[in-house]
Amino acid sequence: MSKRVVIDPITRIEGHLRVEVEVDDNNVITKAWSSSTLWRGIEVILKGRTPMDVGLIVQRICGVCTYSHYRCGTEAVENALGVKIPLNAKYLRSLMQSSLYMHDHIVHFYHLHGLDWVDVVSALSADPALAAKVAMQYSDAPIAAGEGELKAVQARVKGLVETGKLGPFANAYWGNGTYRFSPEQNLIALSHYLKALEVQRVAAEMLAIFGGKSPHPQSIVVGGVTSVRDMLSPARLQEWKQKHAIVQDFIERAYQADIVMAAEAFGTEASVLGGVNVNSFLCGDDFIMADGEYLFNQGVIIKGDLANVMDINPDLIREDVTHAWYKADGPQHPYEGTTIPDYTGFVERDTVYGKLPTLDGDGKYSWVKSPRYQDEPVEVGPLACLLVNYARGNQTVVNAVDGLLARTGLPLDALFTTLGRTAARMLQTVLVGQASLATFDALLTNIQSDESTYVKPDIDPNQVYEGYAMIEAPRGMLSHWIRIKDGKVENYQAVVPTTWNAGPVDARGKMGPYEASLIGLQLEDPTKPLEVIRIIHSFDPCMACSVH
Ligand code: NFC
Repeated sequence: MSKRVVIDPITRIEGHLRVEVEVDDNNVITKAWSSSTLWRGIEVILKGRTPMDVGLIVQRICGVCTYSHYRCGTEAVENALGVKIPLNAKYLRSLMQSSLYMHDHIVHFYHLHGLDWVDVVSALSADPALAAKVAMQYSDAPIAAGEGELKAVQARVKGLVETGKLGPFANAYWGNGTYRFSPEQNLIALSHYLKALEVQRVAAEMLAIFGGKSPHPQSIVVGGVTSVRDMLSPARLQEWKQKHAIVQDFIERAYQADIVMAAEAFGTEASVLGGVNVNSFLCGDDFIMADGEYLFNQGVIIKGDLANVMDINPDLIREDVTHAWYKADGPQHPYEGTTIPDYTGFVERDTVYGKLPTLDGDGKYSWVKSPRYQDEPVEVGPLACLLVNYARGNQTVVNAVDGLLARTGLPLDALFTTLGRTAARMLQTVLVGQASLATFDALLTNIQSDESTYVKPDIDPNQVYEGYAMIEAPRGMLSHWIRIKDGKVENYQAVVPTTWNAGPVDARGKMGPYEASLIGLQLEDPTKPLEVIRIIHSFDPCMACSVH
């Protein structure tokens, strides 16, 4: 007999995510529903406001990738008004974006996703001397993995356990049979978890140097940037570079090493990493390194056809709300998109935890809309970005992916798993960190002869403007769409990475990436569904973004 498993809330994410699955007698998932349970209506709040304030308002969509919305909203207005910003402004915006990535991806792997891979309780029985040797297998110069450091980490966490106050490590599924690290590997990763708490602060400071503060930076305006004094101050530039060195070092010597370790321990086991996915991928252009040259290029792969990467056609994007708590007559292009709430509630039924209100899979069941490209669900995020660029023959990406596959001995197919998604995020962080130095150098060269940072935008109140921006946010392709009339925002829609990934089934019955990736997965114990959480976390959910 089938059973319903409810996971709500899924923690170690941003926002409110509920996942329900139905398992058969062998605990294999046959149906899955993903839902976000909080809506705020920022697209509606924007109507009637001045376009000059859009960036500051839309960055309140999120508490994590605040800068992505700030920049994307501002660039949508610039696109609508035909404003071409100075090159220095492009470089500074790109440097802020790379700082955000370095921060975001480190926090995701260690503090949000890490404990799906690392069994903290097992780390307590590790031999620190042996662990120090093991760490040398994954990095020539390991960070926070000497015998003394590992002993200290173990003592610190043992102390927590003995007092019964597990703090951040409480209420997890320790001992679950799908953990694969040895006690020593668990101890190394646990040490990096604690070290990453310090390093992420340095990455946030990098963003604040050109952003004024972080989160919610303040230094972008329609027409350019305001961080002119930072850009022209040798001390501020040096500060950014020093912080960059600390963070990049951690990325290359700890984050990279831990993913190689995970690849070795977890391999391609379908029971741990499996599930199918939608097999279509989408990403935007991003990270300017020199004028006109991007680290990552935009593109779409439909149904796994890596031989035919297409350019994105913005006309082919729609949002469907058949199973989302909104009213609409059919799928809408974002320029015409509406956001009209239509909450229909939950349905009571039996679950593995007894009778509970559950999602109404036949009706509406989420505040997340279902974006589609040419009627297809697509996955966005670091994996999509690397696959599109790998298939396009972007040499930087090809070298990085081939290098990782050679080092781990994994086949290319391994990329289409939870491990692949997690490894792609690490590779993307390495590449973004390296490329940001090229951007930094390009800025230094350019300011020798050009100090401009701003061009004044004009709005004709008698004209109607339409514009959009597409960027690659840490969780994937983000687009903002605006129509301006009478000098005010007439309509606004944000089509967000987590919306692409977490959206419910569409009118044709096609599942989005979260739901599709869970089908066929076998759970060891449906009351402790670590496998579901591991797969969902690999997308790095941000529900605040997805619903907005
Ligand atoms: Ni929030 Fe996001 C917005 C999402 O674009 N999804 O990566 C970015 O949040 O983190």
